[in-house]
Amino acid sequence: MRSGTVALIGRTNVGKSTFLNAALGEPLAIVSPKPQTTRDALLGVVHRPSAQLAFLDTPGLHRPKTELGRRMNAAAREAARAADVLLLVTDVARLERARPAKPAPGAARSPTSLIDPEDLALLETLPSDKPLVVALNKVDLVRDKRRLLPLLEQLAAVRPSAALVPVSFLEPASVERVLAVLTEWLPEAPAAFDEDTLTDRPTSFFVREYIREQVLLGAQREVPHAVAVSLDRFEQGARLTRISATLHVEKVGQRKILVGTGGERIKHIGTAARARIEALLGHQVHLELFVRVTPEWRELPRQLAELGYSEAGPSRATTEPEAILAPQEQEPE
Ligand SMILES: Nc1nc2c(ncn2[C@@H]2O[C@H](COP(=O)(O)OP(=O)(O)OP(=O)(O)O)[C@@H](O)[C@H]2O)c(=O)[nH]1
Ligand SMILES: [Mg+2]
Repeated sequence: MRSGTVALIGRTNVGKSTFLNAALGEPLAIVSPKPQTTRDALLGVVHRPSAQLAFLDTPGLHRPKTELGRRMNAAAREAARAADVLLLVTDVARLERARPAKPAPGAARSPTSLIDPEDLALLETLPSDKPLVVALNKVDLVRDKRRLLPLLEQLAAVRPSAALVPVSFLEPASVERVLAVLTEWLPEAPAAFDEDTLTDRPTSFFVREYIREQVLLGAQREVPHAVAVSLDRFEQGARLTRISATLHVEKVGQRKILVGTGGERIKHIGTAARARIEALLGHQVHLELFVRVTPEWRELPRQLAELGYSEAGPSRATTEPEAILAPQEQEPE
């Protein structure tokens, strides 16, 4: 039996959460075309007859502009530090756009680096003592696959021991290939989780995430990034669950945009989120949403903690999940 932890790391929007969901066979993590979709490290356990892979999906590494952003980066770094194996995901769609830069007249010809500068910085700072698999994702967007070869060569020069796998995580075969490569690197060990364990997060975490997912899909520009969700009421029944949630924004203008003309946008977000939560719980859901201005919540440690964005601590796999999320479970005053 091979068993261990795999940290899913990379820039934002490269397809880390898409991979996690495909590997689990469940749309557990939220996915969107917008950057900074994932905000918390999320455990997802993949069970195979001879292997157990405990993935930690992480927020995309980026240049942080807020305290929330700094905490997101710290969560990703911590996951990389704690894992047995690293899966670095990168997006090769830029190869379609990249044109080799013209050398200045008289300058010596040097091969243009095709590695994204942020990936290069990441490769240089990742723990070098751990097995590394690099998934070059979104190859479906590269028409001429020969364009991948110089990139593969350059990556091999930076980390010669890394396994390089061109993939499209929209294709199940790619996901299986990456799982097979990762499994080879995992230590021989007994399974660490029961065979029915999917994650360690409580249902309330996913309720908040699935509401935020609809904000990411339904609101534009900076608004989704300024939204956090807290639960005021979460009464889980056998056939009906009643939920009241508050969407926190930072400014009055964002509140107006999120509510929309005549409340149309927030209504649409509520309807879509309700369907997603009903699929999760397997029964009817009554969902009520409120929008509130909580100035500077992305900067203030106390607000961040109240909204569930604690400082990066030990990996979620070893932390008591209910303790992390306790503030959201409380009844409204
Ligand atoms: N064309 C194409 N799109 C993909 C592929 N994999 C993922 N995507 C899309 O890329 C976007 C971002 O995917 P996510 O899985 O949310 O990316 P992420 O790396 O988790 O992003 P963060 O959570 O922001 O760090 C989504 O719109 C996905 O549908 C792929 O192989 N091909
Ligand atoms: Mg993600």
